[in-house]
Amino acid sequence: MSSTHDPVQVHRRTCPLCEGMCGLKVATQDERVIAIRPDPDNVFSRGHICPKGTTLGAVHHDPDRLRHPVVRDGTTWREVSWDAAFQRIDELAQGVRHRHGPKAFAFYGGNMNKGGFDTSRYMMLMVRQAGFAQRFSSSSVDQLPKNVSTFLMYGDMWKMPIPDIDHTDLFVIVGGNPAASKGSIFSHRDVMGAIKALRSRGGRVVVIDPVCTGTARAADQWIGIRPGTDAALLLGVVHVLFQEGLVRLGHLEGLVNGLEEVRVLARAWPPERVASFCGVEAATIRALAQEIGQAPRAAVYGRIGTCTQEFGTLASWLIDVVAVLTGNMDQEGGVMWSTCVAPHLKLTPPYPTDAPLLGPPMRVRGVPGVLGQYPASCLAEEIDTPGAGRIRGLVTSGCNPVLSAPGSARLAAALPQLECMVSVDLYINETTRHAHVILPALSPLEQPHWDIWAWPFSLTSGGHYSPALFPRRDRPPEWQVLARLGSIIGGNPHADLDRLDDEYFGAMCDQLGVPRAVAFAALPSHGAERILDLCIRTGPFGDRFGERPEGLNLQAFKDQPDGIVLGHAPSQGAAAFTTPSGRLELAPAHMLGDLPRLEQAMVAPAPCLVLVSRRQLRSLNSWMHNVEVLVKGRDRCTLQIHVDDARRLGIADADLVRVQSESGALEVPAEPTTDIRPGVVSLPHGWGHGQPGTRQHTAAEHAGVNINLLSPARLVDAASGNAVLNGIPVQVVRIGDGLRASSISHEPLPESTLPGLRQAPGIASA
Ligand SMILES: Nc1nc2c(c(=O)[nH]1)N[C@H]1C(S)=C(S)[C@@H](COP(=O)(O)OP(=O)(O)OC[C@H]3O[C@@H](n4cnc5c(=O)[nH]c(N)nc54)[C@H](O)[C@@H]3O)O[C@H]1N2
Ligand SMILES: Nc1nc2c(c(=O)[nH]1)N[C@H]1C(S)=C(S)[C@@H](COP(=O)(O)OP(=O)(O)OC[C@H]3O[C@@H](n4cnc5c(=O)[nH]c(N)nc54)[C@H](O)[C@@H]3O)O[C@H]1N2
Ligand code: SF4
Ligand SMILES: [Mo]
Repeated sequence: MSSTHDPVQVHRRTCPLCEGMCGLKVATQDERVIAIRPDPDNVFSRGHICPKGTTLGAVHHDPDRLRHPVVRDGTTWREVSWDAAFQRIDELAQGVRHRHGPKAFAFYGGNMNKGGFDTSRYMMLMVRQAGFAQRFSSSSVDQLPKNVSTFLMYGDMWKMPIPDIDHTDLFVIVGGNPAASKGSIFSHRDVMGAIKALRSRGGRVVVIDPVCTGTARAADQWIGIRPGTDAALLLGVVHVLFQEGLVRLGHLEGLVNGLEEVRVLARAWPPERVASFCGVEAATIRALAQEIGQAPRAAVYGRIGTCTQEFGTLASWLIDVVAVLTGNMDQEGGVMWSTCVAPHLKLTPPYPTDAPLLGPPMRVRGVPGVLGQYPASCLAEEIDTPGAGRIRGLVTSGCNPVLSAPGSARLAAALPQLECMVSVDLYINETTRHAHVILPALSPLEQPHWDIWAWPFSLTSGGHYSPALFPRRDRPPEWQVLARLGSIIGGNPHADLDRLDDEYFGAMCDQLGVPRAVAFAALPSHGAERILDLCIRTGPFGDRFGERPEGLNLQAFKDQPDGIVLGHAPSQGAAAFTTPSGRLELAPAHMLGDLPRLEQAMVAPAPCLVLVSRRQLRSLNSWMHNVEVLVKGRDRCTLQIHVDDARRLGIADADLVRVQSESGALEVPAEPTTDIRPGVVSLPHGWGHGQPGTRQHTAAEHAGVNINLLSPARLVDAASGNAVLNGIPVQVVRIGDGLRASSISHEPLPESTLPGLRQAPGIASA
């Protein structure tokens, strides 16, 4: 055997999978990844990593990953050239336009739209070219309530405060589990390490969660709240803050509207009123309020458990109200806003930041659009309900709503009714299997990376550029794929892509106040790199195209492969608020108007068993289950149930149980535990693989069950349209012992009428 191997090369890059932004050292040889290790020299992560980060090579080399466009003929897939794929899309799209008009197309963008270097920066060009009548995204199964509350309070839907855990004295986590998720809308190099450091410097950590999670176990106190009741608990906290004279606005004095309204409304919410609804003793709520009010610095942070629930917007709002009232908003050691090196989120009109709070109502359910998009909960019915305005064409990118959105059985049945479905993805998954054409996305190692979604939520100002590691060969650049796809859907298949790109980029220059001639002369190339460079140059540390010679541009980051850190974000004061009044709005009418809904819920009968979701360190929503090292070992798709409930229902460890909600049923092994509140059961989300027509062989061998068969699509947080994925009434019965998870059924039962499920009334139209 001759040794004709290339030398081993080591590349430094940022893991694009979650907000941890871990620096990786990727060793390659002969165009293969041979090892991935943490990069101790990365200036942000300093050697932190999790098991997923070491598997980017496995994703890249995965034989199941799509490398060429595929066209579906019935149940078989055919690899085709890019041109042939676009031609097929054009035929299908023309058919839809011809039969149903140009308004019959919708778009669904998923969580992994954020991962791609071009995808994240060009998705809005695709959307603009296509002119979709309706836009859906994973936002409405995620943080849309936070978008609504921050839009109302600060004037910008992405102005979400971030906990400053490195400088706080008290960290209160409501409905988040960074031990699994690594932090969300909150990028920190090592949240669990920071929790440990906080406690060892004498600070305290409190976790409010129906489940005693890994994070709760690492904290000083676990408050095992009843799901969906956080808003009431927080109102109790606000009551005590006023009652005990703990309110101080600090440096926001004179910048806040609505303090008096909040003072008046809080009178009606003593902890004693909410205690039984929340399942938390009044004394505990009182003590929590005192602790937050008296701590020199406190950071109260709410995440997905406070969003994907019946009162997600109220809870998100009240978390920030507590911070404002205790002088912890925009304050070191409290919660603060980032100073982002390459601000991008407000760019590229028509970004949703331009959209009004409430848009025109949906055809079937009549709920309004929210901040430029429609609830994912409505997608299936908009496809399968006959009549004018029905969705006939759908583009999806970076998502898998058949597993991730509520009412998934109906969505899976609706997708085959589409006349044109195009997906951009790495895999043929539970959703994309219904597409007529799938365009392969680039693997994480075939493209550059600069995290567009994590840096805006980090209090460390900095940047890290990773060049592409493997060539993309005969594929067109991804921005061209997206521009062409959008143009075809929009009925303009022969659009000049370079011209489109120049116009897109030019509009960004206009928005940033940079003369187009200056920007085009300095940045002549097409694609995402020049957008990134524009953002860095016009950002707070940028060189402004030579006006500030000491400032930064993309080259400065290319010259520093370990990244550059520029310090900690400062307070922003009055400059933070872009509301019409120019002040922080503490009592938006939209929020006050939602309180009666909460009051009604408090007097409704409580269901005896409710379901919540959980995340797992070795999963990433629905899509990393095809990596063997991440799924091997014990079955993780289990129903956690309190030992007392298990005993009452005659359920022993590993027994197979049937879990049924109003929208479906599934069978899954039980895992009795004391780490959960009695009356609550928990399933992980993102499982339910192995469905006919998918191509993820490893995932199929570890299929698990799809939790969202149990999430009724009709249940939304009325103030935002966000899906309710936590606090779903269920019944659990034992059906056998020692059965393996493979006997799981994916079929929903016929609709049943379970008592105790409150009807979400839907949002009042604008
Ligand atoms: N390993 C891993 N990391 C991830 C992901 C992943 O799938 N796997 N997904 C990424 C994504 S897309 C996101 S959005 C983030 C999410 O990040 P996190 O918000 O930290 O997500 P979870 O770990 O699901 O934690 C949510 C917690 O809310 C609790 N909860 C449920 N209902 C309620 C309630 O009504 N009230 C309260 N107070 N708590 C409740 C749940 O028990 C759970 O512990 O994670 C990201 N990071
Ligand atoms: N019950 C319940 N349901 C939930 C949640 C929950 O906590 N409980 N969490 C919700 C949340 S927070 C979220 S964000 C959603 C997530 O759900 P989705 O937004 O539907 O996303 P994923 O399941 O992560 O699927 C991502 C897809 O993107 C593909 N992909 C990976 N990288 C790229 C890329 O660079 N480009 C493109 N085009 N595709 C790529 C992957 O192959 C995969 O198919 O799930 C939601 N659903
Ligand atoms: S998945 Fe997140 S925590 Fe894990 S290595 Fe990647 S960035 Fe770090
Ligand atoms: Mo998410």
